[in-house]
This record gives sequence, C-alpha cells and structure tokens, in this order.
Amino acid sequence: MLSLGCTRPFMTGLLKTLRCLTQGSNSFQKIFAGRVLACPQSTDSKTGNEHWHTGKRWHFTVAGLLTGTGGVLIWGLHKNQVERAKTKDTISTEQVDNHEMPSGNRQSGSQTYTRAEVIQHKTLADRVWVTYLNDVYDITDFIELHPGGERIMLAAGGALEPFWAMYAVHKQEHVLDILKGYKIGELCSEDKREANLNASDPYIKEPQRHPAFRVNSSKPFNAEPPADILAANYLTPNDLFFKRNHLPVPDINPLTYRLQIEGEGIKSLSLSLEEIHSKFPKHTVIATLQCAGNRRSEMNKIKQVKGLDWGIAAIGNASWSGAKLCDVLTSVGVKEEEWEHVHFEGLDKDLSGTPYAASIPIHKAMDKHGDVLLAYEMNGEDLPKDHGFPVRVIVPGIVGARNVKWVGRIFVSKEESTSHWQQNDYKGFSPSVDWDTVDFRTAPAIQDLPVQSAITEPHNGSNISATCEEITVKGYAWSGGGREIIRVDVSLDGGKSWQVASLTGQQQKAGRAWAWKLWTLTAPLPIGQEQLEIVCKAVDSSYNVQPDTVAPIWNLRGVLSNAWHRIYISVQK
Ligand SMILES: Nc1nc2c(c(=O)[nH]1)N[C@H]1C(S)=C(S)[C@@H](COP(=O)(O)O)O[C@H]1N2
Ligand SMILES: [Mo]
Repeated sequence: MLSLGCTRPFMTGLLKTLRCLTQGSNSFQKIFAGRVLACPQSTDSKTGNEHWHTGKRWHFTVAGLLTGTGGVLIWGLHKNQVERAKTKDTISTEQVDNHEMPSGNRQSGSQTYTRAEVIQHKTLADRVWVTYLNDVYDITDFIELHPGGERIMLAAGGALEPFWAMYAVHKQEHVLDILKGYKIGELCSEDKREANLNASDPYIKEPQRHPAFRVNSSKPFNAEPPADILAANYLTPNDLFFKRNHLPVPDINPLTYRLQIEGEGIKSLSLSLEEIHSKFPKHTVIATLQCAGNRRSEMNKIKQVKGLDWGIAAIGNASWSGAKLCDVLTSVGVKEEEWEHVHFEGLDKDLSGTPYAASIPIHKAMDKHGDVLLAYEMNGEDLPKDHGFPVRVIVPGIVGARNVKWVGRIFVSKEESTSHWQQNDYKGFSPSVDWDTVDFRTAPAIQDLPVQSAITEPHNGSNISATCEEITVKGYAWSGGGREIIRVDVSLDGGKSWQVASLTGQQQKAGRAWAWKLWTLTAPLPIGQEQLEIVCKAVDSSYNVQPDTVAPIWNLRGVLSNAWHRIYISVQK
C-alpha cells in the first residue's frame, strides 16, 4: 500500500479533480445532478405549529410523539375516555342536567341541529359543540377535564375538519371512536351539505415548492434548502429560500389588497398596493433573514427541545425592495418620542381569526438607517406567495419572526405586541429552565440576533481522498443588528489550530451590514489524519464571538443556536 506521503507527488491534475469531486465546489450542479434528487423529501405531517402551553407538564409528556393540537386531541380524548369509563354515571347525569335536551336523546345522539345552533355553543358556559362530518359533538367535559384542551376552542361552534387539517393530524380510527362518546346528534339535512363543503383543506391553495427542499413540516409548510445551496449564491434564489409558515398561506388579491396604518390619535391610512409603490420612494436593501430556530437540531442532540428540527439552512440572503416603513409612518405624523412599539399583523389567520403578529421597537422602525422596509420585491421579482405576497415587513438585523409576511395592518402603540409569538415564544432562557419552570414574562422577546456562522461544504460525514493536496471549506457568517462580519476562523483539528477564511459579499455601510458574508478556506489537507473535525466561528464588528459548544446555550425552545459549527469528515486512503 502506498503511504500518503508517496501518493501525493504522483497525482496528476485530472486525477486530483476526479478524486476531490466529493468535496467539489459546484454546488448547484451537484445538487441537481443527484444528491438531493436521490435523497427523498420527507413528507411527514409533523406540524409546524409552535404554540406551546407553558408550564403544564401534561403537554410535554406527549411531546415528540404528538405535536400540535391534533396530538393533544388524540391524547386528551383517549385519556378522557378512560376517565369517563371510570365515572360514566356521574358524567352523564351532569350532562343531562346541563343540557336543555331530553336525556334519551343525549345518549342516543339522534337529535338534529342546525349549524346556527351549533354556533351558539362556543364557550364553556354555553357548552362547547363541534361538528365532524355530519355529526354534532359536545366536547365540554373533555375540555374541562384537560388543561390545555382549550386549544380545541379554536374549533368551538364549528367544524373539526379544517381545524384538524390545519394541524395535519391523522384522523386515526381510534380518535373517531373516542369522539363517538361525545356525540349528541346530527346536523339537519340542509346543513349537512354545507358541512361537506367546509371540510376542504385550508392548504389546498398553497404554492408549488422546489423539490430540493428538506421539508420540516408540510402543513403549514416549513422547509430549508440543501445546505450547500447557501454558499453557492450570495443572493439566495427565491424558490430555494427557506420557508417558515405558521399557518396556511393566505390567498391575497393584489387589486383589493389594503394595508391599514393606525395608531391612537393619528390619522389612519389605508394603502393599496399601487399606492405603496407610487407614494413612497423605492429602496433596495440586501438583508439576511434568519429564523430563531436555525440550527435547532444541534440543540436537540443535547436534549430534546420543542420546535421544528431545523438544520443550518433556515437562513437566506436576498435583495428586498419596497417603501421604507419610516417614510410611511412619518407621512401619517408618527413621532418616535410618542410611541414605544410598531405592530405588524399578517393576513394569515388561525381558525379563531387570530392573525400572525409581532412588534418591533419604535426606534428601529423610525430610524432611516434602520432600513425597515414594506417590501414588495424579493431579488427583483414580485414577492413570492410563500414570502408574503403582496407586501411583507423586512426588519434587517432582526430575528425572522418579526419580519411579518402578508402584512395587513400596522399600528403604533405604547405596548409590545401581545401575540403568542411575541410573548410566549421566540425568547431565550437559561439551560436550567424547563417546561415546568419557564415563565415567559421573565425574558424579553428576541429582536437582534447574535453572531452566527456555519459550514455548508463539505457535508458532515462525507469523505475526502487522502490523495487530495488541499481541502476547501465553505460557509456563511452573519450577525444581527447591522454588525458586520469581520473575520471567520476555521479549524481542521477540532479547534486546536485556526486559519482565517476569505470573505466575500457586498460592503455595506457601518452599522448597516444587514447581509451575510460567504467565506471560503482552501488549505493543505492535514497529513496522516483519518478523520477531520472541521470547525468554524465568526467574529462581528463588536468583536462578539460564538460560544464554543451548544450545551451551555441550550434552551427549551431551541432558539439562538449559534455555537461553533462542527462537522466530521473521513480521509480515505
Ligand atoms: N404573517 C406571517 N409572517 C411571518 C411568519 C408567519 O408564519 N406568518 N413566520 C415568521 C418567521 S418565524 C420567520 S423565520 C420568517 C420566515 O420568512 P420566510 O418564510 O420568507 O423565509 O417569517 C416570519 N413572518
Ligand atoms: Mo422563525
């Protein structure tokens, strides 16, 4: 056998190219030539729903197995069936007492109801009714017995189908069996037809997506591109930009679209899409958007966290064009000193009619160097449906969650957004905090993100031939708050020694470096190693650095995962 040392001098350029191909740089071709296509897309129906009840142990005992409300429903109904079996008589007497219906009908469920009657039963006080197919169910007892069961209140007074469809729950037979115990009757024949129409899937109108995506959840759609796409393009192509939706994508007619601008005591404004284009100067900003959950999967390896299992590609960089939010707010007389927060509401709503919403501090919104946009273009094209068509907010330097898509209403306020996503999600905690002890009020909502970097090439677990003279490592680096990336260090020996990568990317103004830098390091392949532990870490303009390991920054929601990125590759003789 030839030793490494004597192999090297015999290598021809061609041989080198061929052998080093596994570690090549032409990502796009490589991806479409095989790797991704050969890798089946996960089409699991794991929900992307990130509502979690806080501090309730029961909810988290089912986590991982059952996510989202549907899971709660399955679990809860099952548990309740067991309890009902134990206390059957008590419960049925109680039900009869509480109902203005003959007790015989209560048990046989032969009564018919109109849709209008069902709608009357939306609260625990009025009792909670739902329909499934043509049947009417009274699920009040289920909800009362189970803290957290209140999520089903979203379906109260209406049909379960769209509710289940929204959270992509499998309608397993046993769930329906359990539900039978709650049946109180059927819909009258006229409303039955209606019920069948309403059973439609709220995701039926979703846009087409690129087959290369690694799908984290299909309904709502959450997906990231293959990692090496990221370093192949400074501007991430629209169709390969990660997509993070909490709800179905709303279908908005651009001709009737209106953006409401409001605030107590300020004159409200209703802008058409055309007016947003024509009344305000158009600005273009290159900005990176990163989900708070990017790289969550690394935290999951330490200890299970709640949320979509994002890899390193829940981040992308695009050129965004639109009106500056400060111009629009100034036009209605908003003064920075008089307010604290600017709220954004999306036109995507859950079944209770609650829109996706978030807020940012007023100083960021009003700062003309803050570059907050009401964007209608992404990389020179109309904003794609998945990214907020016709208008979204782009808040450069700030966590993805505040970059509200399909924005329908903006208002100034003294208070922060009360939305779930502002108050009970997207916050960081100590590794010692768990779901039994967490108090979301104790942590501020994430705004600026910390310094970040990751290796996009080579892939973790890939091989390189020992005959290669060199190794090329690539990746991205970015920091929040407009802080520029000033350096990326790369180690081929797990952090014992470091080499400085070369950076590429547009030079942006000081304090307004919203875009990422791509980086590359080509270095001699270390001799005599069977495995390389490749590590990267970035430094931003405030000399912030990334933490070296994940465990000390672990948090229950798996956000802000920005430890040194490590991959392992084998060197093959
Ligand atoms: N209206 C609305 N805006 C939204 C979301 C959403 O679900 N609805 N998701 C947010 C989150 S958590 C992220 S990370 C970004 C993702 O933007 P993208 O899908 O364009 O990549 O959008 C944010 N804005
Ligand atoms: Mo996100």
